[in-house]
Amino acid sequence: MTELGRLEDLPADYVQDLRKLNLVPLWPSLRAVLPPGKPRPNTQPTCWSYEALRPLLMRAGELTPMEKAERRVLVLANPGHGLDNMKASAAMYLGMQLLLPGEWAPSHRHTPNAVRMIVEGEGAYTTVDGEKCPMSRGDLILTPTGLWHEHGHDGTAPVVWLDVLDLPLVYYMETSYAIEGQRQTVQPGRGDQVYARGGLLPTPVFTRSSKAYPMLRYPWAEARAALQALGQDRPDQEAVQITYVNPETGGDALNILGFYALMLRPGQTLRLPARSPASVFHVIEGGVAATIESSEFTLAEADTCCAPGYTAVALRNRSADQPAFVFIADEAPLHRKLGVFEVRA
Ligand code: GTQ
Repeated sequence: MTELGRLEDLPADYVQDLRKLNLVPLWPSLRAVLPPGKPRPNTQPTCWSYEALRPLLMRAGELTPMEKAERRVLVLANPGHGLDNMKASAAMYLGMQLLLPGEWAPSHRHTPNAVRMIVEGEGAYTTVDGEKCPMSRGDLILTPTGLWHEHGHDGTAPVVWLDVLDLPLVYYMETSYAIEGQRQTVQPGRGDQVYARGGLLPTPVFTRSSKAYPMLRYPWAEARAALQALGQDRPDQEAVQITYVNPETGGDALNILGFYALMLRPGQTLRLPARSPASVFHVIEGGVAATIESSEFTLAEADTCCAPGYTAVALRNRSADQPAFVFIADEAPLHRKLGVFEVRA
């Protein structure tokens, strides 16, 4: 690969003349924007311990009342992107949100898509597009782009969930904004009830739902049972994994980020090939060792880590007699739609 001319090789007055006309030479930056062979991600393998962050989140509950926070969230920021940029990866934002008993996070809607993975506590709920979705540990709740959502809590102990948003991408596109709204009226209709059985779709008056997002809550009890059934049905199969999909179309649950649940058999090590999208791994149950490039993370329940794209990842169940369950978020739907998705063998 030939060395290209540097900016310093050019006469300073020439560079100044260019800049006055809003012009820049490409060749000094060409190798940076088109690196040879593979991208140079800013995303660093990073791990966030729930045990370490939990007291700080609870402290936020004492320091900042809901009225002053609107959403009481500690952002899981990747140092490779600069902490203040609030990115886990190029397209993914992660946050741990705390709602205390009796609190209310008011209704709003925004262009970024969000999901919540419930980490701790009972009695909270989020109302999305008029559907009241109860929150229990391991449940996945969607708040797709443009849909009203608000969070409430009728229980007696703190509730914490992991927010995953495509905010960095939507912000980068200069399309990120929110609108504040009124408290929603809960409407009849529960997607988690009527789509609870695979292969069977509700068909009122001979037509199927035309809602873009017919299912908003994916209960953990169902996802866990599906993983156990899959593991038992196919003992020969290495990866026991399910994808959260739109039950009407079979496509990804949301347009930009993908969501999956994985069961690691007792003692299993699963090697995931290097793929273009960055990934996030969050332990729902059990203990996992994650090897990402030269980083080795020991993850306990509720811990979260992220891996850059173009990187092989190995996940090992640290228990010899219990399965481990991992929630995964990635940028695969985005990469597929843009035609940049790759798997490197
Ligand atoms: O719960 O609506 O972590 O609007 C960031 C932005 C959560 C939310 C976040 C949000 C929310």
